[in-house]
Amino acid sequence: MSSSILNRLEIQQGDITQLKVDAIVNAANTSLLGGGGVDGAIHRAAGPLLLAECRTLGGCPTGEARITRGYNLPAKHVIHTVGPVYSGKPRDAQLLRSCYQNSLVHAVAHKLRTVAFPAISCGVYGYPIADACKIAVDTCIETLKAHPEFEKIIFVLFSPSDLGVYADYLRTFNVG
Ligand code: AR6
Repeated sequence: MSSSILNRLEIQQGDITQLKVDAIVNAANTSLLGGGGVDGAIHRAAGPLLLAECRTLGGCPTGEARITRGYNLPAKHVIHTVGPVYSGKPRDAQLLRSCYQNSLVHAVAHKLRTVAFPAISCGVYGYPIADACKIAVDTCIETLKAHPEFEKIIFVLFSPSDLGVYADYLRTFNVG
């Protein structure tokens, strides 16, 4: 793996709503009308105009993504994607990969250069963090390779143990 790709991937522990990036990604549900977890935190921090814009979108199927403004957030945009509820079937991985791919399609289309992702589906939707981490990192590396204009993708993990999972996986790219 070329170091220039890995230099454009970052991991952080913390609250994604605090990040001043071109877009943060929301782990939403198909209604796009808010919920708990990171979705609730993003809507609280962005303010009611985010919900008003989401109401105009008519929902979002699992695996797809929609983009809105960021309103009171430091981030300029929110990319809302809907992860799969973990079932243990191969389709889960396909849908989770689609979430990352489709989120980044919006980022590229809007010429965004810095995007932050939470661990989509790894909260109430129950996706095992180590499996989800591989999908997230591998999919984002493909996009970074294909789009040199893309500056940075940041994975924002809420817990130290989730951060450790990402750190361990990224370390495997530096071996050999
Ligand atoms: N910043 C970064 N990560 C966070 C934050 C935050 N402020 N808050 C939570 N996380 P979840 P899901 C982490 O449950 O599993 C909502 O109700 C959290 O620790 O937010 O995709 C939606 O409306 C976990 O690792 O999303 C849907 O109904 C990760 O974000 C449903 O939850 C995702 O956890 C979506 O479930």
